[in-house]
Amino acid sequence: MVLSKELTESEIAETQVEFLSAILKPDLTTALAITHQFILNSSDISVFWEKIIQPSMYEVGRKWERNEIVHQQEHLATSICSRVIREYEPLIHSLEGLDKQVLITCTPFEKHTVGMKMLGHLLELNGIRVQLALNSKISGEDVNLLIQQSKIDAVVFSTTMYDNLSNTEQFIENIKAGLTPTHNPVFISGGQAFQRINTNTAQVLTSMFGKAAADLYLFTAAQLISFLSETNESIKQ
Ligand code: B12
Repeated sequence: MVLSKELTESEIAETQVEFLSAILKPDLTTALAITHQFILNSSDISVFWEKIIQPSMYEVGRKWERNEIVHQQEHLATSICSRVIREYEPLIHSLEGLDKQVLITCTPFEKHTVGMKMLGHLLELNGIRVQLALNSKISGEDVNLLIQQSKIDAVVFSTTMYDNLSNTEQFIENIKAGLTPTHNPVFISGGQAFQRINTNTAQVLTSMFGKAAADLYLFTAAQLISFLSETNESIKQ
């Protein structure tokens, strides 16, 4: 992550505190002003998404869990972040893309979509073309159709709710069972739900559910970008 201007870690942390306070107020005007001041060109977007918005939303979650904020505040904070993110979509979508396309999909029952949108932007900022399927009622057939319609190199599954891990494994298995031989994307699973599983994810999932359905488990945008950038034309050998 390279910023267009010199900022120390403590200046970034200060901006994060100000942004958090604006989204909790809620004060959209200030949140947007902080964003505009920080993001001077496309290279600043990744830093803002990962070092300002993501920790702010995690803190909103902690405050909500401890009953320090009411439900409505959490909703408004989320909608301000979504508004900030939308503001930069035209700039992100106008960037040149590589000949590599990724489908990021919700897993069933998962209503946490902000992380998926941000992940999509982080990939696009690194030249990877992205399709987003954000409907929590999405079915395996829907995903199979999307894979068949476009040349999808990788399907990325994002799960936030720990209790949804088993649904995700089942979902991936159903999609794989419905694949035609000509469409063979790599299946990558990750998201916040995996934060509790530190090592040997596939092994842990196998012991929990009898199987680990994805081809690969990755946890950060940086890991995903580096995997997608390192692999050549066809990412599944
Ligand atoms: C906003 C929010 C909501 C909103 C979501 C709105 C929306 N459109 O997204 C609403 C109100 C709908 C909601 C509902 C619920 N929520 Co909620 N929510 C949150 C909150 C505060 C922020 C989520 C967020 O945007 N985070 C910021 C994003 C940017 O971070 P991220 O998701 O981790 O994504 C990044 C990375 O993980 C990565 N990534 C994501 N996917 C993938 C995939 C791969 C392959 C890779 C490599 C990387 C990757 O990329 C992203 C960018 O870096 C979190 C707190 C938190 N810790 O996040 C709670 C939180 C996630 N919610 C929680 C809960 C319990 C719920 C509810 C059950 C509450 C209830 N009782 O109704 C429901 C469940 C709804 C459902 N079925 O999904 C818990 C989850 C606990 C758990 N892990 O099981 C949390 C952690 C709050 C808490 N501390 O208790 N929620």
